[in-house]
Amino acid sequence: NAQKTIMSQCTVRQELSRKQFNLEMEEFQMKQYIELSAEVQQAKEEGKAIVALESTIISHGMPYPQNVKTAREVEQIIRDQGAVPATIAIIDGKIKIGLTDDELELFGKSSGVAKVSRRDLAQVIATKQLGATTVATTMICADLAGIRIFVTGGIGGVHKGAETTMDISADLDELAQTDVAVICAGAKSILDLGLTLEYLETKGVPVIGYQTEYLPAFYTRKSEHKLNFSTDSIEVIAETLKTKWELHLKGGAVIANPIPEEYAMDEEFINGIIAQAIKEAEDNHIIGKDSTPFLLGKIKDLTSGQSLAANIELVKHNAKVGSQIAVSFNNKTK
Ligand code: PSU
Ligand code: MN
Repeated sequence: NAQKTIMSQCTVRQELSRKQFNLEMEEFQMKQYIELSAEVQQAKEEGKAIVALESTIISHGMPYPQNVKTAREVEQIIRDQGAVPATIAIIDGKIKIGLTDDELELFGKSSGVAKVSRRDLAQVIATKQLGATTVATTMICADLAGIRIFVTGGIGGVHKGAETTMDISADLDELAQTDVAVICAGAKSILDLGLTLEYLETKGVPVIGYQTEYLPAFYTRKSEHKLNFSTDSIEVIAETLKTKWELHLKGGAVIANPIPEEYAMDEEFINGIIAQAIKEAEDNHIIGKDSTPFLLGKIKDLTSGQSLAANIELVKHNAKVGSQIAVSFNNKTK
């Protein structure tokens, strides 16, 4: 009997070490695609809070040179709050977590950068193209690097007319499955904000209003859509995220942070511009991944840069609030 017990214990141990080996191989295979910048690597070793940033906002969301200038300023705001920025992009077959100044410049300047959503990620890495990560892909890459907090301008969502075009951003399904919180100023009214909220509710994604009871509409502080959870407390947001993930409630969260009052645009004015941009997209049969960048570019042109100024300010504000959440979350979980 003693012999039998020993044998079965050995079998259990063998099984465990085989599982451990497989896990470590998987980890090894995944890591070959990921490269941390020196700053991010050091932050990891020191247990500092890290904030992920996307690169599509640089390559497809804003014109040069404002895009690069903003990217650098946003990174500095994050450092000033005691966290470390990690701008994410695909370069030469690697997922870069943290970009150098030259790399930021490259993404701001180049015209041949691919916009990379979940669908495109493997292909762009395998063919060693230059790729800018969307909200969805930045979440995937941040998760692979163990980063939980991500700051951007606005998320993608359910487009107006989606009931016939089926144009729904992959950002929403990513929020449903990947454990990364996104701090943003809501979403632009190029989207159907009501349907976007419905979709997020169906997928179980919390949308938390920071200092607002309504979903912000990017250029304006408010939309007509009331949120079911809002708070004025960074601490409550960090605690909510910790609780969600400790309960293994898979997926991310949206922290909706309105544009500061002094930079908000006139609602009627911007909505008129957005309607015009959508009409031009329809007339030109712009579909698929080109839709959002086309609309963003049109809005900027039609407002002669006024929307760009608002866009820059709201991203900076998100960087400040997002870093505070990252620091609070890091203190609770390390
Ligand atoms: N909305 C913005 N600015 C942006 C984007 C959206 O106000 O730069 C970018 C983000 O990278 C977002 C992507 O993830 O567009 C959504 O594209 P699509 O709708 O094709 O999923
Ligand atoms: Mn789309």
